[in-house]
Amino acid sequence: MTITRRAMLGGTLGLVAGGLTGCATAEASGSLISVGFAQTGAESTWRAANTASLRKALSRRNGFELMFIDSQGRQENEIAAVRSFVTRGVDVIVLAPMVEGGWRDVLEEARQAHIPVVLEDRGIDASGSSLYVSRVGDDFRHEGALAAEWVVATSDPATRIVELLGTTGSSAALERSAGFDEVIAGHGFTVLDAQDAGFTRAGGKEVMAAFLQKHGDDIQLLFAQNDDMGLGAIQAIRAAGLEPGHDIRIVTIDGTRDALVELIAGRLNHVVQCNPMLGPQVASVVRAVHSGKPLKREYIATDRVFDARAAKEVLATWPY
Ligand code: GYE
Repeated sequence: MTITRRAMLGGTLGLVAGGLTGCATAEASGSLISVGFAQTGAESTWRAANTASLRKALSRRNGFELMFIDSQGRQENEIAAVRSFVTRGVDVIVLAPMVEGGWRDVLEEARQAHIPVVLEDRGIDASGSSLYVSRVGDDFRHEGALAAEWVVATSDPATRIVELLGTTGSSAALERSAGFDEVIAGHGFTVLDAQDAGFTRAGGKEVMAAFLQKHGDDIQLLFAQNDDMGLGAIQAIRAAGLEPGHDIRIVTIDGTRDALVELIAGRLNHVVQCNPMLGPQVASVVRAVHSGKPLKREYIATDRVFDARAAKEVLATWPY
């Protein structure tokens, strides 16, 4: 597969531009950059790490005045949050769009108020694409493809698969599906079922329990589009008297500490990373846009894959 326009983050952590002295001066002189950040909610472990990373990077000591709104998994809340930032006249808006569609009107309002918008994490569809400056995030299509590459490399072509999908209409779910489907196509696998489980642990448990009811022992492999849904599914599989990681092999995406622990224990088989520590890169993009510097359209974090051995190596110092 081809991946276009990939500008790598320089490393996982510690990318905040500007020394502490400069930042302290900004705070003292009252020249803080005001930022409104509309977050999707708190649906997953990944999300909690992402919020913490942005809060830390967009702190006062780094030269920012942050207004944070948790949209609690509802797009209408998120739209209202962006609108409130426009009304307040913040310097820059940071938006983690829950789903791809429905942003044009509110982003047009931001444009008319001359407030630049930076997307972090998920993307939006073409109708709003001229209305933001840059996106800082991960390559979801590539993540889906990496999950599928493991499936292809380790599975009999007759393998029967189920999928726990992320939030319907989110770019993370759409692109992970596209990348996964593209790589498994033509290998003879059967996808028994694929359903939205909302990127949550409870959703993963519930939908997997329904899959097990319906398909029983036919299920041989689970692709969960995030760790939390995979971790919920582990509970459902055990409750059905089956052994996760053995009777049903499991691949997930995110690379949270909880998932790495399950990988080491053999209840997950493969984990693709999605880096949530985007705060430092978002902060440097916000600074650049505020001072009128040219920016790339996308800043894409580097992601890796884990098996149990790789998980063991990093677990002690893993940041999320
Ligand atoms: O994988 C999931 C979260 O958009 C990349 O959203 C993000 C996804 C992440 O809830 O855990």
